Amino acid sequence: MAFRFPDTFLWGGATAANQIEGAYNADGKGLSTSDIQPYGTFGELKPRVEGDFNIKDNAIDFYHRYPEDIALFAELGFSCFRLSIAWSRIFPKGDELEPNLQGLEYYDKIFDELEKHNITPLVTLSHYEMPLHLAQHYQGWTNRKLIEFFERYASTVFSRYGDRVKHWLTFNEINITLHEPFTGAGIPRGTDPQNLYQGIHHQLVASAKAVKACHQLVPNGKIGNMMLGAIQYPLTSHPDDIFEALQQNREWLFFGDVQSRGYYPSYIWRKFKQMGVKLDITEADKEALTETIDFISFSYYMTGCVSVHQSDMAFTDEDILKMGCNPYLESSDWGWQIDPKGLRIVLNLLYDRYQKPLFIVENGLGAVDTVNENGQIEDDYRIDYLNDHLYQVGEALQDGVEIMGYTSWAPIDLVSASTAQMSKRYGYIYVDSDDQGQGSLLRKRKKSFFWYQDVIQSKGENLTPPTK
Ligand code: BGP
Repeated sequence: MAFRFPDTFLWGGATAANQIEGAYNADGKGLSTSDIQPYGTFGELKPRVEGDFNIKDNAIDFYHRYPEDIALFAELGFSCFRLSIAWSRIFPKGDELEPNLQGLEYYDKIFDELEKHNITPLVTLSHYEMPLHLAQHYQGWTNRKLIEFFERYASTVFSRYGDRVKHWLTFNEINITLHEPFTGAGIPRGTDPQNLYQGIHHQLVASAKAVKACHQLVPNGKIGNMMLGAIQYPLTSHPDDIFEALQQNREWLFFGDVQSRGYYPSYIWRKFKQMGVKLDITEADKEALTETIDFISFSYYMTGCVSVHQSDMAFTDEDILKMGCNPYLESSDWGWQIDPKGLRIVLNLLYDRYQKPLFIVENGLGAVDTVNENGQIEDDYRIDYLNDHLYQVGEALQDGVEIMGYTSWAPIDLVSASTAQMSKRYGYIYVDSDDQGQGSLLRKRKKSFFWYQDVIQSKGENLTPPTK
């Protein structure tokens, strides 16, 4: 593309603690909500029984292999690496007054290693997990006490790592709680809208308090939110469908509206009334919410269609969100509708709406990779996917959208969040492990590794116009 991404643009990859680290009970770590989800975020919850298999117990053993992995990221040319801190390593039960020092020391080593390679960390405070104790004994985020626990955890890590970590995110895909409350908020599935939105309210207040603490404790720190940015298009030009799409997009934009503007948007009150939700929102909560994020971040994988005439529609059979099928789009092997242009649309929409810098913190293709007879992984499908999406990022930059960076999901194969599979691979780096956790865990560069290295080096100049 005859365009170079700005020199300040952060290039990298994104991960989450429970999908890479393993070492689920090492060095004083407590159990997290993820530790009882052996089948993935949408699978059955399973109390831990000694000897039962959970692929995340070892995952890809980043816990011990981080020096090698970070060296590979450096070789890729990363200027940024997104990772999350497992809250239950720092506060094993979540409600302690003092942190677990061994947990703190572990992330010291990670941030030192990143610093050694000049890689900027982008750290998520809570990525699809929280101490299990908080879910079991406090009913998760439905309980107001969690605000205080989270504030303590956030302040602890800001004070400890603020010298080395300047970029932070509060809750990963905060809107996931609407679709999977246990994963997002430790709230039992099937919870009524009253408890669900009360829990979400507590998370929003906690997020704003973390923003404040970050501003106080991290010199030159920047903190953003994180939304699952799956935009819905109207299936037809019927005004009813247009309005339906507007309403459905407000379901996720609601989170950004509160976190970016500092107050609840007007449209939500009618919805609350229709759902019978009476929010307990105090004056102190309202005051806390006014501390707003510095930037907007989001994940982008797919788009969907909506229509008020449901009989006109087919739905994708993917596992996270049931999206209406778009006749113009193809889907990944896992049923996620691939829509590079949609990324440009979302970037423009978010920038128009918030006028804050944006950060694309997840985007990528989950696919089955095979090692050929020469021992190579020729993942051209992944290169095409990423090329087409990054091309649209370049277009959005030229549209005038302020974009801080792009961290693809994921630079290295890891355990899938939704299905707990290893065979759903995203990486530039192959990891030898299967869905049963069998394999040497050896790392191997795929074809996409060298392609992404070139993209970063050429600052996007080698991206080619999308073929679709
Ligand atoms: C996002 C999550 C990630 C990640 C990604 C891919 O929703 O934030 O944790 O896993 O989706 O999803 P999956 O792993 O299910 O393919």
